[in-house]
Amino acid sequence: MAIRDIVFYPNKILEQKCPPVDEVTDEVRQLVDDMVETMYDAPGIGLAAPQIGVKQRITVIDTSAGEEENNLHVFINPEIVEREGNIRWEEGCLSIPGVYENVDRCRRVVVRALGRDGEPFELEAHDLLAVCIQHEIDHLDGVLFLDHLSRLKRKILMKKYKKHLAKLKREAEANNRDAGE
Ligand code: GNR
Ligand code: NI
Repeated sequence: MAIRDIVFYPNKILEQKCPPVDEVTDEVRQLVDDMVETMYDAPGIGLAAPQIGVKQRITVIDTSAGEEENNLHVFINPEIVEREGNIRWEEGCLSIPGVYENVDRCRRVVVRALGRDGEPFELEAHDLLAVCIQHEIDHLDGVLFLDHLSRLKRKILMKKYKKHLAKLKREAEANNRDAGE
């Protein structure tokens, strides 16, 4: 297992549609395990393969992250087969650090996917888990939560994001200096 680097906006891979996984091989399982480790390390409650630079329809989710209870879900080639209701949730994204905004989604979804074992399953999800599933499947289609906002909101958030990135860069440089590089 390995922690992989997370790809940041505006990397092109985050705008591309990922093709489905042909077969759940040992290689795919290894990738899944790296994604799980990377998600917990970040920490995040979800991670999609393109966020570590891999163009495949794979996502992992654990909305209990931080709490005792482990509730890990692995979705390979996920598809939403039912959606119902509305919910507004403040979303963030590991690929757009420092940016948070309310997004309107469906409150309840039923998702069909293959598990880590390659077996198909269906899962009914509500509230945060449903929100996260929609956020992650968006990633597999090259869509970011910013794409659900008005142009004005997006513009304001982009300004904030640029400042946040510049700050992260300054901090990284200061750390490198302290490390004697
Ligand atoms: O860690 C994450 N938190 C989050 C909060 C609200 C709605 C969606 C998310 S997903 C995000 C991790 C991430 O960027 N996944 O793609
Ligand atoms: Ni995200």
